Amino acid sequence: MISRIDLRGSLPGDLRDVLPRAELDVEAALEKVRPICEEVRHRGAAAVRELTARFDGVDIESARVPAEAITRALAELDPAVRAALEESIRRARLVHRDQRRTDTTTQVVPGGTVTERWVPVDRVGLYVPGGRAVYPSSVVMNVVPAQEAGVASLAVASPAQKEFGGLPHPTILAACALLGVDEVYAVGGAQAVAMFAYGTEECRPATMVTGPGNIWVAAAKRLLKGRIGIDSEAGPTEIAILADETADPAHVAADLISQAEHDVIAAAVLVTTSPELADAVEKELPGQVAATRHSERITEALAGRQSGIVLVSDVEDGLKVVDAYAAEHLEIQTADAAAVAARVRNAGAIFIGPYAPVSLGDYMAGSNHVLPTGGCACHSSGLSVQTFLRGIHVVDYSREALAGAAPYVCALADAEDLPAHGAAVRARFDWEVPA
Ligand code: HSO
Ligand code: ZN
Repeated sequence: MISRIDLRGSLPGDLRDVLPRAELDVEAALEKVRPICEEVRHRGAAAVRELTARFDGVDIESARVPAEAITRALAELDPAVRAALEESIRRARLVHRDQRRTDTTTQVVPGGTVTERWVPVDRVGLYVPGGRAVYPSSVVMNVVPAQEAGVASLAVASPAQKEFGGLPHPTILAACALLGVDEVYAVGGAQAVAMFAYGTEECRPATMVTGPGNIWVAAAKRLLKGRIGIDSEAGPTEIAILADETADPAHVAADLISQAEHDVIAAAVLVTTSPELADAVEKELPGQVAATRHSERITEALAGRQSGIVLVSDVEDGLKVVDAYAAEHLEIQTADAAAVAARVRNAGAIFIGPYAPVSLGDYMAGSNHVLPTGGCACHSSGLSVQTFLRGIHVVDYSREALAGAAPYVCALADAEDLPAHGAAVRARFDWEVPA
């Protein structure tokens, strides 16, 4: 059901290829997506309507979801789901509010300061998938950091659903209502990203587009990046668990299964010092998988080459393996888990000990669940307030402070053969400015 890799004894020199990732060819999708984006760019709302008819099989009069539909979705939302979403929002706000940045001013020399001023982007377009995966929790995870960053204008796009009369999924609309987002569009795929990037008669252009999506959405984001800011491209979900003999095999198995549930190409990896734990988890898996609703999908994910159980000699080697893998989610289920976790360098999010399963982080920990996948955790972070901020350097120098810097500016300008740079400084002091 799940492969086993034995790295006891010695670790291979290059650990990155021990566990390969599933292939996702976004490049190949770029050429298909380009004409779609061009159509939206040149023909605006009419193109969006036509593309929605073509790809989603729904005729929409207008892409904008009427306010009554959003209000109705909230009124009809299951009260238990509403309470859970409200609590999720409350916890996420607590964490993300604390991520807000204060401006810093550094006095470089007397009379010369540099301030880093944090300014939110003006307008964010958030894409919310609407196919098999309908995740109101992801609406929370994208909207809360943007709002806490102070983004003034926020719009959501999610595919028009035939079975809901051409509107996005009602739970998505209800989540928008709870978050105070009233600008929602029934548009999906690459055309939604293009609508946000170029703007249409119905939708003002956005400065940034975030949110997960299928390969077409990822390709459109890659294509339009630069014109718009984007978050990192979301790949299939991953869980890695670093565990020793103190871990409970039933919990380890349940956690691996929980993320394998997302996708047939989701990755579930156990790195352990204990062959007994490896055996016990392997024994646990079939029963737990058989008992759960999406057992087919999970079976395929666990059997995939992107999943596996890795045996290591000690926690030291285990840390090397998980650092090389740089998982989206990393659970530490060892003795002294907090101390081991403190030594991890590469992970999107770390979950410490027996009572912090990844599903807690998916919905209710307060942390963000939009995290770097595919090994990107070695250079990128998950979604946060910082994603939606720009730090502007504000330079304020007096005449005396500039005079003190002038000889140095001139020396470096000459060294770079850019004499006009030096001249711009000298011009302020009636020094000779070369022609
Ligand atoms: N584990 C997913 C997020 C999610 N889980 C949404 C449930 N709903 C990617 O981090
Ligand atoms: Zn999940």
